[in-house]
Amino acid sequence: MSKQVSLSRYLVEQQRVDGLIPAQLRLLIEVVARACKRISHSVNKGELGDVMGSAGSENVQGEVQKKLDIIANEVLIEANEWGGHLAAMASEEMDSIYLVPNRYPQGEYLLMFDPLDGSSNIDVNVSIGTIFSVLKKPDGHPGVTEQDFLQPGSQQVAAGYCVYGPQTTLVLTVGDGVAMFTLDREQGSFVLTQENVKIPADTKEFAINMSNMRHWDTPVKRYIDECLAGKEGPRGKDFNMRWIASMVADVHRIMTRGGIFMYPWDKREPNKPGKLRLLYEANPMGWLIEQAGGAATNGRERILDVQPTQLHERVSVVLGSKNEVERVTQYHLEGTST
Ligand code: AHM
Ligand code: MG
Repeated sequence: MSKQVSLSRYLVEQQRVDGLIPAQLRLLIEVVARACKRISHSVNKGELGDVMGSAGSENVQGEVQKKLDIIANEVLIEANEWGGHLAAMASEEMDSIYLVPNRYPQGEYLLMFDPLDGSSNIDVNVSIGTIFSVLKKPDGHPGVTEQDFLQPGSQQVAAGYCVYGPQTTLVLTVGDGVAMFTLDREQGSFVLTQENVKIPADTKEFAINMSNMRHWDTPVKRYIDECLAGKEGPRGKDFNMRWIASMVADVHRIMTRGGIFMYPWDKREPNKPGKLRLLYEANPMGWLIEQAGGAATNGRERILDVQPTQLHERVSVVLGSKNEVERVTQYHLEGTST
């Protein structure tokens, strides 16, 4: 029988053998994984757990919060605030940063999360997830401020997501490639099911919300038009399309078989750089994708090089198979018109 490697063992090996992560970071990741198990449990209960539907409130970005958005946020905070590994947290669902209460020891890490990504899919029993990103608190001053969170994604020390689908899968990077862990419900632990995840550089599959087509910028329209033209068009091959409307699920498909995902800036709200959030969604996903050999840009520059200026900053996102992302980025840089 082949040996099963639990997430705990994987992390201990990363810490001990490879010296890749300090003990505090290992503890932090284990705690986040434990919280994801609890969220997975609530997601599975659905109507039986009174977790469906709207919470009757809005977040700081004016989006209606679902009960599960709030439950998942609370689970992540409760799990992480007392362990001594964190200085502060920030979440898509909270207006401002959450400082670890004084009664608990303070650690050196900052945790950011989108507690429940793909909220519009909660009530329809379609895959959703949790996305997280970890930074080190900058040295040199006591306490934590919002400014401490405004570090480019290239500074992340860990990032991951957990997808709640037919299986619950945790996907993680600490800067040494991407590993996937499947939740074994009988054992109650995440088991390593894939290491060194690699995204093929080429693909015939794109993911974008096509209903926004009339609002797109010229380079995005050009790229999709060329895909739609299929074998007879300039790309000389037929493309397939998928759009789950849960970034976690769309990214997970790309991690598994390649593809390109785009949520670009569009003319609906020209002053907003995009829909997705830089700190909670684009940075962690961008790093995971790069660690798996893919690429992630905002259409012009590498996502991980973008200097954040606000906690809830939004960004245009193009990520996935390297050659396709480079092509879309090239179209933007050329300032092309069709
Ligand atoms: P959420 O974090 O509030 O769920 O919003 C982010 C989601 C992404 O998961 C997904 O890619 C996108 O919003 C879908 O947006 P749309 O409904 O405009 O297609
Ligand atoms: Mg989200």
